[in-house]
Amino acid sequence: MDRRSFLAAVGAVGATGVLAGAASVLADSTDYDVAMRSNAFAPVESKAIDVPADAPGYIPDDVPTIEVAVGEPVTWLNTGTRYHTVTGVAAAMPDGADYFASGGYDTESAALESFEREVGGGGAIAPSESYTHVFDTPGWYYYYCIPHEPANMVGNVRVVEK
Ligand SMILES: [Cu+2]
Repeated sequence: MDRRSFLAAVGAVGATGVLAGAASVLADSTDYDVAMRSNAFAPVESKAIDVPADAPGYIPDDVPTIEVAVGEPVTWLNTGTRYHTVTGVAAAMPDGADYFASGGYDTESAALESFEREVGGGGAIAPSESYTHVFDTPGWYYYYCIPHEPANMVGNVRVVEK
C-alpha cells in the first residue's frame, strides 16, 4: 500500500485535499516525512526532534532527526534537483532490525557496490520521486545519502512504541 492509500485508509485529515491534484500532492507537507534537497535531509517540523542525551553512542548529535511510531510509514521525498539515496548504516541500527535502503538492498555493501557500478544505482531517487520504509523494530537508526555523505547529508530516525 502506498502512502496516499494508507492516509486515505486511516481517514487522515486532509487526505481528500491531497488527492485533488498531483501538484498539491507534492506541495502538501503531510505527504512526506523527510524532504531531500541539496545536500540535506529535512524532516517535517511536526516530527523533527533533537537528539536526547540518552541516545545510543552510535547516533550522532546535530543531525536532522525524525521520530516516528513502530509500523508508521516514513516517506522521503526528493524535493531537490539532484539524485539522492536513503542508505542505512548497518552498524547503527537496533539489534534484530531489518536493514533499509532505497532500492531495497539487503545490505549496505550491496547498495554501495551498486551505486559505484551504474548511474542510478544504489537506490538513487530522482527529483520528485520518493522512498518509503516501515520500521518494525523500535530504536535508533542512522542513515546517509551515498553521493552527498561527504557533504554531511545524513540523518537519524527514532522509532518508538506509541
Ligand atoms: Cu544526496
